[in-house]
Amino acid sequence: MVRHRTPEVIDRSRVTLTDQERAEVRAVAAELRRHPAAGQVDDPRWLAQARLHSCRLPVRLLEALRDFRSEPGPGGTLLVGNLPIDAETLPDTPSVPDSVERGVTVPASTAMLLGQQLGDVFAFRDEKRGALVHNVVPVPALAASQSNGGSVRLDLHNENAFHPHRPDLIGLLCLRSDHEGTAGTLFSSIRRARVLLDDTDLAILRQPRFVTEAPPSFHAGDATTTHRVLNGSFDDPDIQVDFNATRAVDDEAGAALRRLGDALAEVASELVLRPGDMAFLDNRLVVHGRTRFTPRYDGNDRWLHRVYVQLNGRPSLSHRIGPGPVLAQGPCRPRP
Ligand SMILES: O=C(O)CCC(=O)C(=O)O
Ligand SMILES: [Fe+2]
Repeated sequence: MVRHRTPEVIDRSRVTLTDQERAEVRAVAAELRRHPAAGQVDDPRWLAQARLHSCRLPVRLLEALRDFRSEPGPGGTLLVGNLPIDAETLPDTPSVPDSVERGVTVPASTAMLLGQQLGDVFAFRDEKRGALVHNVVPVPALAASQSNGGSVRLDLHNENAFHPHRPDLIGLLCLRSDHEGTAGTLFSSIRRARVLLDDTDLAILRQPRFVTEAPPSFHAGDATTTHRVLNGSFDDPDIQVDFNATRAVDDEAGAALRRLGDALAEVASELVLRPGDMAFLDNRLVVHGRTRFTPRYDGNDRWLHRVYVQLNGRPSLSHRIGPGPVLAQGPCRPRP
């Protein structure tokens, strides 16, 4: 009798590099450091090199990134583990507002390589001074804020939900965990939450009865006009919401928004990122947040690099403020 083996279940939402693959990623990052354009990760010439070098990443990683771009799966996330982050060589965790990494370090290059392979890394003029690699670190003056610099629980949100050209994907690379190892990044996908909502709520959420403000990380930015929270395909919609910044314009829409929040909370998953982990999420399908944690501001606090990825840069071309991929909220005047 022929015995059939149970087919192996492949978890497409996670890839952990072998030590050999980790060394290969480090070598590609190190090569970028030696490149003549290696002044700053924000330099468009370096960015172009990072795009080319990203094709030399290990093939298993390339496959996972390519797959995720086209099919983000029911959870809408991809976790890459064992990237080259070395605790011994890391400087102190920064603790100032608007912290960014402009230098061509191995962690910054790694975040850029993966981001540039997925699409085009970009930034916003009014957030983090337009830098492409953001530091997500606890900042004393922002401890209680609903921002990346806070340490209170961060409500579920699409990244920059108010912005007409918010990122398609975002990447969070962990350099250091928090002292207790309990700060959890929360992810929740509308693909999982939708089935918990009834048709009336789904119909209300598809109507322009919601307004979203800019998040505290933006130094300028106008609220949206009324918008839909669910958009596009009826069976597989996109989501646009920030539970700290979106309000309904009437009570009925407010109740639907609360029930959406409950449904997203019910299917949310929590992940404590460890050094060398990089989580990608599809910002069109997934809201994210973070559990509270206790910073010490002693140089050893939690530290992530964050990058934003655009899959099609052409619709936002008129919002670019210069030659690099940095956007204003509205269209910029033609340059003389
Ligand atoms: O700290 C985290 O895990 C996520 C924070 C966040 O929402 C972000 O950086 O966009
Ligand atoms: Fe966020």
